[in-house]
Amino acid sequence: MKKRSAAKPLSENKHLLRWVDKMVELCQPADIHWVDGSQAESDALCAGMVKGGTFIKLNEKLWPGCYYARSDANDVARVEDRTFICSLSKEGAGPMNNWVNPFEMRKKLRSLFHGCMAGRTMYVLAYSMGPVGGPMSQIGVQLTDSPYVVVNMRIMARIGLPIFKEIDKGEKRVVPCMHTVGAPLAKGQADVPWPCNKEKYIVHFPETREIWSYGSGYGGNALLGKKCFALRIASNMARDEGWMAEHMLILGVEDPKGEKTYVAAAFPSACGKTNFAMLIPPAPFKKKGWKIWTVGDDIAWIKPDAAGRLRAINPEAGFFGVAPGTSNATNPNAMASLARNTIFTNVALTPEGGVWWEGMTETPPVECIDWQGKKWTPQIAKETGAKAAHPNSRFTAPASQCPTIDPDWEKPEGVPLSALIFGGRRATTMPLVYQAFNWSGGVYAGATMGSEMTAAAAGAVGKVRRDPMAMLPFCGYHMGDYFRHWIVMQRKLSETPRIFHVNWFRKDAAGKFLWPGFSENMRVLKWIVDRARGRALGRETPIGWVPRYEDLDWTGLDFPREKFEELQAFDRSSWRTEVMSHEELFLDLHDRLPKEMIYERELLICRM
Ligand code: SAT
Ligand code: MN
Repeated sequence: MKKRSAAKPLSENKHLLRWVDKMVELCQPADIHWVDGSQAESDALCAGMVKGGTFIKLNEKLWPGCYYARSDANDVARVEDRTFICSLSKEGAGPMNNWVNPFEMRKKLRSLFHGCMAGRTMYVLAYSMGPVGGPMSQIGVQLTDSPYVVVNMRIMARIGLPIFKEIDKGEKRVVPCMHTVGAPLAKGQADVPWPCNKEKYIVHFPETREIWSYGSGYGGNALLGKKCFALRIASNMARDEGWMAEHMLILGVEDPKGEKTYVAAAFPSACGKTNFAMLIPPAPFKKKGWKIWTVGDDIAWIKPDAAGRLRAINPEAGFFGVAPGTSNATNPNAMASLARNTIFTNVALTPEGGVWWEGMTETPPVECIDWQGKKWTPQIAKETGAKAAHPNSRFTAPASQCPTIDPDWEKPEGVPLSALIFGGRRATTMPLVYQAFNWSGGVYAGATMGSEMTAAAAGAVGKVRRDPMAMLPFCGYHMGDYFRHWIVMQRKLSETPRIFHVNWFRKDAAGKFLWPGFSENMRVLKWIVDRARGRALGRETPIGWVPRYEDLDWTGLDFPREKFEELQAFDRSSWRTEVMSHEELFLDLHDRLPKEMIYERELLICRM
């Protein structure tokens, strides 16, 4: 075992040095590496992983600077049933979170982490969520034994020397993040390409702002700046400090006059946040001068400024996007973002040393190696149903490479928000779009949001579950208190953003999608922006304001009025069922549910 003095620390902060010493003693790594964040360091780590079999370097001509990884089949998505919010009281975590007494959990973690890094290097990874030194930014230090995590975090966050400098100023609280794949190596024991442990623990201590992650090397389980910090821990900070940490994309809509309107939108994992954030307007809109600018695709930190306007930053620096379905037809901006300097995990590998996934091209490659390392051909797929890429396979790509990245995306004080959008994947009931009557009605719409489950989390794909504000797996405290925080936030505002609900996924009786989606979503977005700016009309319905057929710009799309009416239909009997299931959610939260939510439900029932 090495003490940290054996490696050159990149920080002089005594608290940090002492903590690293303590954790080295606990985890007993063979080596310690303070991550400076340089290109040279990243290149060396990647070369090491190529040698060890974790990475395959892709064809430099086709995919410059890109690497390919295949995870263990037991480590492919977030593990929500192994995710814990260990607040001091069980009530603090609320009924939607797994809770274990923090003293018990600490005991368990101490035993799990004891010697967990034997034979491996401990990386000391300092990172900033948000632009370095920005007033809304936050700092974490992740100790990890996974070089895969280090090079992914280098894309997803700002890391290394500049962050250690920030830490040395001693002005900001640092969130300590412990991470191990949970696969210590005995002397002489050979490593595997994707070390992990069958047993997994993703643990948060909200009061002490700590994260402990054991057993997984994949995505949100292991890149601790993302869901663990920027949502679960940050939601606690935000409640205490009067801001919001939300599972939202941020985009700017530029109108023909060159005026920009920013909106943030919450959809559950794998429901098209990345596609929406990078939307390309249909040709006639483009011609008129409409343009979409991307600020973020997954997380928004939102805070009122001195003038009482909500401003948002994207705390991340990269996209950890779902690969399947991403193509030049569905999202050319994502394709351009991932064309170089990108890490691909669990997609398929082509014979030319490139990558492929379902939906990337119309014609699949003649042959490739699937995400489990097996030969895959279209014929095999037909016979066995085998997927070339795992449904939750991902690309890790720098946000700066996105052609539509907003010039203000790294503005430390954030961009002003005029509208908030909620949405899920719903085959029935939910119209294409409606606008809530006011803020508390909007909070109700977000709170009662439902969505069919996707492959982003282990679980029953396709089943509708209530996913309030798309935060069900990410809210780090009691959901009832979270709704209250939403209600309270509005009181500080001089200008209240309008709140909308969208559903791109409604189906007809034959099970076919009614709405073409993708670029065409621009038509809905234009109505939203026009409503937020007070320049569009609508019609009042029991659930809120909806556009009439003539309120949307249909230029260049042949979409008959009857189909639009079907898409927007308010069906009383399915809304009855819907409202009953709201009640079920509210029963779970009853002791902390804000009165506003109960009144909103009553009003909705009266209007129906
Ligand atoms: O694996 S992640 O949690 O980062 C992706 C997601 O579920 O949104
Ligand atoms: Mn997400």
